[in-house]
Amino acid sequence: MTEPVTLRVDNSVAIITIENPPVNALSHAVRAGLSDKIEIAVADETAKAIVLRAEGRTFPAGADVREFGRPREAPILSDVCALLEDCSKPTIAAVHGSALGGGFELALACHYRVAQKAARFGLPEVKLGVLPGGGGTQRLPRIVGAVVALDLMLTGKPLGAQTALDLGVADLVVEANLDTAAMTLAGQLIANGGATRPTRDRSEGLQDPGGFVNAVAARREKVKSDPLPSVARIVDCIEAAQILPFDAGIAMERAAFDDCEASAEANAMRHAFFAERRASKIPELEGATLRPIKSIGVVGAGTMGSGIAISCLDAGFPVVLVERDQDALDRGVQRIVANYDKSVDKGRIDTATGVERLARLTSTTSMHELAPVDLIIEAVFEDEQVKRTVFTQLDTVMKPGAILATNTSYLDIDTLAATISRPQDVVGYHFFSPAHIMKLLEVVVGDQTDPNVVATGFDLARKLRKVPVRASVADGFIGNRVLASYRLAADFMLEDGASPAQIDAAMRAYGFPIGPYQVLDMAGLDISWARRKRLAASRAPEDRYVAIGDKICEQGWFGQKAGRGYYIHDQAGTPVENPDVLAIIEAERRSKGVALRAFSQQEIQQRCVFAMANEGARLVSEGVALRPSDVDVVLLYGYGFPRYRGGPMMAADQAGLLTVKNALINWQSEEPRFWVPSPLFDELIKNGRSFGDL
Ligand code: 3H9
Repeated sequence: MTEPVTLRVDNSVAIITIENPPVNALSHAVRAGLSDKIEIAVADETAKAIVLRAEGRTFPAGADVREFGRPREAPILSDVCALLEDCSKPTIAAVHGSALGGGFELALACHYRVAQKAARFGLPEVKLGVLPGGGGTQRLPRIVGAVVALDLMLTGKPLGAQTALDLGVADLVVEANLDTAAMTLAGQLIANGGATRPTRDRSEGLQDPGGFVNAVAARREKVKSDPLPSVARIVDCIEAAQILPFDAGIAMERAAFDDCEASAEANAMRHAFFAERRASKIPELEGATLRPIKSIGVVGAGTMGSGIAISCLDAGFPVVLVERDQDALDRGVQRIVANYDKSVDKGRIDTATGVERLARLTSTTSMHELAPVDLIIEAVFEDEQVKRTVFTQLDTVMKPGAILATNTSYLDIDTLAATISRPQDVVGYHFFSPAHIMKLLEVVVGDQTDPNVVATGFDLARKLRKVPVRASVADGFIGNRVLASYRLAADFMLEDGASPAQIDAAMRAYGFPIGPYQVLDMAGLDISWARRKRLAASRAPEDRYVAIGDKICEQGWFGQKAGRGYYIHDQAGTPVENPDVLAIIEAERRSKGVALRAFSQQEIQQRCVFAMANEGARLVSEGVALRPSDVDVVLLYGYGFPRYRGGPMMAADQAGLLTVKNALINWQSEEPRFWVPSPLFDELIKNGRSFGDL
């Protein structure tokens, strides 16, 4: 095996190179290698300065997250950073790619930093439920002050090289020839006497004691109810950087890191990190021949179609947008133009970029203009008959080998594909609204979909900067099936004694941005009503049916857009409970002779989350989802499931599968079919395994 860290001396400069693909993560082998090579370089009298650089696509992108949750082997990152900082010769980090987390901390421990123009510096640890643990909380504020340091560590957002230069984080930024620039700087430092500049001794950032007190106080107030333990600990550590001696601050950071790393929240967030990446590994990608996609057609210029077109334009594709009539087409184009105007106004893109993206858009009412495109995304109204008509039209204009991706949230793509002469070219693309913002994309594989079409669909999804998850055909695929179970569990409680506001509050307390009835009001109650009507025929007579939602819809109270739903939505002010809905609920309870009971917040949360996990397990058993972690990714990216809980399958793992199964069995006496545990529970429990092992 090649060594992950190597050393050579050139022109009196010791060059230490890290090579640990794919992202040069600071695993134990890398830390040990660094420690060794730094000591050798320090002892080597021919070396008067040290350059630290990395091979491959990036400077280290952080600690090796796979080692988290296990006892850390020495040397730990802080020790390596201390070696670099205490070095008697000037140390220079040559940074390209993404210097993130521990990688950025390593660079901060060097005396100087040279960066390539496209490089980024960031401390994204908070997104993994931890905080910088390699001295970052103590070194960064000494250069940039508390306000910037808090911002970087609490948002996890990276800095570009130019901003890093402006803030004094980078000392030099170069367009190209990074190694030469680092060597030149090393030569200059040697020529000037080889002075070192330990970051621990810098104090530019500590010059405004009043400012930092205010910044820390303001942040502490803001984060006091944050459920992530690392957030408050970051504020504490930044405060320590300002008021404690350096070594005491480092000790405080270490203790905070260890506590946070061991927390359930950090465990769940690590799971989310790896689950997202795992979702991209699908069987169809192995040995696939990707079909070249150079241009995209979008059929339907409604809210969804326009959002999809924006996604494709943002990713650099030429787009042909088709609508039936000119007015609808104009409205769609206007939506796209307005989106770019807003992005320019907000400074997200410059005017030239907006103009360039719009220039790649062709809008037309003629399907024939789709003849040359490589992939068409059909985003017309969610109605089987309407979609069939569009499919038939497309079949006559699409070139051979072009892919037809249908944007649907419920419809059976096998039935749709069967209506045309090329079912093998059809794949489902379930976008989430707003399509240019939401990251989740369910890629639905039909019985006849060619594996190369699936692989191409996945590859394109990544190019559109989406998080794709593979699903097989099933009503509602992964996300909406799980959502339906969540809502049913909530509806049963509604009928048995809880109120919409109580259930919503419990799920917000669990970490969802809004509760299930607030979501229904926002999305429009007519949508789920239509689904219930569609599924009415397939409902078993013995299944408990809660008709409260139907009764509300019968009044025309379709939620926010109608001013009334589960809540009353006045023009101004926050929605308030709708007393007429409470009366409907009361009437339903009376007519069914329900024995009312109270639900605690914890029970509401458990019933909802365990119902989701059970449905997720069924989806895995049925082969609709490839693995439990894919269900988590769908819920995290499309349905507001709190990331620090990791998704319903992770939540079930954390609760213990036996505990979850017993709870399901306990509730089975109330609704025998709904709560029946998926057989996957027993399979895993008897083998001492969890969803995370699949
Ligand atoms: C930290 O540093 C703590 C310290 O303060 C203190 C310690 C004491 N570890 O994302 P990609 C894998 S916390 C292990 O698809 P991209 C990833 O799983 C860390 N593995 O590529 C994938 O593997 P596979 C702070 C990692 O080009 C492969 O690399 N740092 C790590 O789209 C490619 O990844 C972060 O949070 C890691 N740290 O994006 C940065 N990172 O091929 C996390 C990646 O088997 N990483 N892998 O599926 C990223 O943000 C992105 O990976 C990056 C590249 C932007 C670098």
